Amino acid sequence: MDKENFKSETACPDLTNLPPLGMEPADLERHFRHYYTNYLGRDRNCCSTHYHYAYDALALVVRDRLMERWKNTRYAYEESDCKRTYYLSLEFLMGRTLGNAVLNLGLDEKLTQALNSICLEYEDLEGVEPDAGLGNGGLGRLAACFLDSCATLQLPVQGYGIRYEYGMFRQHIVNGYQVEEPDHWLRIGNIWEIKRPEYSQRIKFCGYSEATSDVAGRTRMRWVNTRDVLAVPYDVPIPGYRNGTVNTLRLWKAEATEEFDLEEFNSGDYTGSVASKNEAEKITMVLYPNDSSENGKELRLQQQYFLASASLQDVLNRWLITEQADLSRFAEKNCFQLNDTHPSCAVPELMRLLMDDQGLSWDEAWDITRSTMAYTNHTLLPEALERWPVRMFQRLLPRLLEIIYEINARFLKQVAERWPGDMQRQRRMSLIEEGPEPQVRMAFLAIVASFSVNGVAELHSKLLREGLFHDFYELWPEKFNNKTNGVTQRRWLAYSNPELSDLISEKIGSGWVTDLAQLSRLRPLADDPAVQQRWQQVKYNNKVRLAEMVAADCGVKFSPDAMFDVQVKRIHEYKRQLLNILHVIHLYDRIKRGDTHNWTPRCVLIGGKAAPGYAMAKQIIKLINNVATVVNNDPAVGSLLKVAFIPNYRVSAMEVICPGADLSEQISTAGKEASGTGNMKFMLNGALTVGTLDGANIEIREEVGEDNFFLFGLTAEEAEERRKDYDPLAIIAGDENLQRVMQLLQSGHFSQFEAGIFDSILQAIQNPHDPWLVAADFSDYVAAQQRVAQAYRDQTGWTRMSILNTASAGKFSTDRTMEEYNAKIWNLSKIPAFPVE
Ligand code: 26W
Repeated sequence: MDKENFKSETACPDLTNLPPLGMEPADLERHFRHYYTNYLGRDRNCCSTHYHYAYDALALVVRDRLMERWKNTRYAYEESDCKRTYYLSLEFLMGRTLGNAVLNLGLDEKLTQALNSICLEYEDLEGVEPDAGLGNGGLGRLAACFLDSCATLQLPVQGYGIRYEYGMFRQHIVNGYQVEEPDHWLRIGNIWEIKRPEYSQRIKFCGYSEATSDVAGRTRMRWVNTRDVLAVPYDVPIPGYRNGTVNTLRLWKAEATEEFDLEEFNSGDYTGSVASKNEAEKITMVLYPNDSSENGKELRLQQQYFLASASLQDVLNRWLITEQADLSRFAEKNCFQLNDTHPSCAVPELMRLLMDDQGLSWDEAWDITRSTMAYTNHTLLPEALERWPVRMFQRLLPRLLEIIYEINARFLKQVAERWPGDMQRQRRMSLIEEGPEPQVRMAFLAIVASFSVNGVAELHSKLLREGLFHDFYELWPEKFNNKTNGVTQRRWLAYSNPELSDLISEKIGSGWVTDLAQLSRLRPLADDPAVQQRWQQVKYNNKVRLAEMVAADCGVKFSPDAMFDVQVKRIHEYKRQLLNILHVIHLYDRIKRGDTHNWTPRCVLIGGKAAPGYAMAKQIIKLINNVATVVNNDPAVGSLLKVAFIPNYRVSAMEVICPGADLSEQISTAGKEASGTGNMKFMLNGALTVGTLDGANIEIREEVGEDNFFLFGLTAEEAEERRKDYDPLAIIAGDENLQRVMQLLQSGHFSQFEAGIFDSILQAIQNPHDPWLVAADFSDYVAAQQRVAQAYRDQTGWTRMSILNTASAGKFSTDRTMEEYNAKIWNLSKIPAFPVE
């Protein structure tokens, strides 16, 4: 057919109409051979231990099956004309994709069979895939779990994020210190993304805004003389659990615009223009590795605006095309969930697009913005609250700053009406913080423009209402709500812990995979000796697997007969890894004193990354490693106590760690951990928790019962009170155990030939202004750990508690969390995908 002819055809043939692909082992094997040989161009001389190509071939086989369902999901959403939610997040900590896709497609057994027939091991191939580490910690992993649950619940929710060239850094330990190495995760290519340049968006920076008048003679602002960057989308499939649904995560990459190639290249300054091409692409080059303190870097603000603008334009363009440019129903049909303040430029950006591009009035645009934006807060730490210098905003996003000023002026009028004459309050609530360097308060901007503001655990939401956001709560109590976090049981039990999954399914059926509350049916089995024995055996096997990883990565030998005591999470003072290691030193001291009657052998595992600029966190890593060296090499200690720091903690490491843990350390200073989600993964896999009354720990303890949870420490209220006259020196003087620990540290016992390196840590503990109250909680922590040790010696009692923990984890599924967001915030209908047939 000639090209012109083809174009003028009114009814184009549907090129996407294909017969379904086979799902049987023979189909999979044939397809695998096809990709391996015809697509990847390998031949019989290819070394069979070169797993890379076999991984690629397998991933392509699986991806094809996702593609069919992906298309049918999109068509079902389009044809149902449904309302949709967009989850805007600077972070999506996806981890590996293959195993999860295989599980959710229900291909696990068939694939194992197919691969066995060609002498390949599924597990070997999975290990080839690098983690997609596009996030720091809890907030990023939560976004990934949310997407899994939305697809499983058939909710039309799309993720929008950034396709960082470099994800979370790789952590090495050299002489006990953290060393960061760039994570070039895309180097070997990424099978799981589909580039869609046809949906690219243009993003403006710098320039200035000017007033013009439109055809009707009304004033319209224009943002001109800008330096533009292209946002190119890459789509990642998000499969639901065996339901035919595949949702989308759209990640944006920054590229130089086309004019750049034409004009700038030919302008003579060749090298200069190549440099400015790099300038554009810099925006999505690297994930900022801070998870709790914003550092005010301009590039970070560029990333945030880039994501917000590209995503909003994408949604708006699609809407304008399908609705013939009619915006009247936009707010009914679209919702933007802001994952913390990071994407909160979306507020002024939506206003700008609606007014400047679409010609809406302020009131029309504000109505739409206010009824589509919803904001989730993830932290109470004041240093994590984002504020951007007005001057930086002015230079980079001048038109947005104008809009923020106008939002603020109108908002402060409202405040003045509600509290006449209360200037203090106006200053407190202003979106602009005055001072020598005025700042835009992004959290306040998000609250003012959102119809929903939520915290991520009951305590956290309460503290937001009473503290940080109290003024706003008084003004708009109806906006504030709680949505307790969860985790997806597909990845964090079914996939990571197949043996326990099989045992559970054998006893109560497999309904828990999509209805976690069914785990409560395990309760009556907690005392059944046969179940207990099986349960113990599974835990033992998982401990063997974890011990192998610890041996390989740390060179430390863990005996699976000892108690595995685990704390893995970002390293931060508020999370109190320091308290953990002080307890380890105390145990060491007891061994050295000969106080080992009725001893419970313990293997302590700690892991996590420190923000590269966070000196204290890095010192804490060094201390853990030095303590480990001393303890592990002291013949007097032997197998009574082992300590290891696992390098490069990440999603795929947690998949091995949480099934093998006996004890989960959740020991943050009360009032500081918004929720925690690692705590839920451990509980689900039958670990017991030693923890404070903080974040979701409180709800975990409520669900499992106080007898099955090792509680210690000050409450959030008591901690607040204690800070007023905190005297750590007196506490140390009055606690012989703590005194001895401090003396060991001071004496250089863990820093021989490295005199003084732990001085800053010792000072922090002794500082009356220590916000984390390490000394205050030490003795109660030691007492709780003593109860833990004693409980572990009764293996029957422990196993019973372990089963009860898993049985009580039903609440902590993101399926429940997503149902709550949907019922109270989004109001989406569930849309089944068209079947593949
Ligand atoms: C601006 C730098 C920055 C980057 C990330 C500041 C703060 C963050 C996040 C809010 C840090 C984070 O991951 N918070 C965690 O979010 C989890 C999911 O809700 C909670 O379970 C954790 O308690 C909270 O620390």
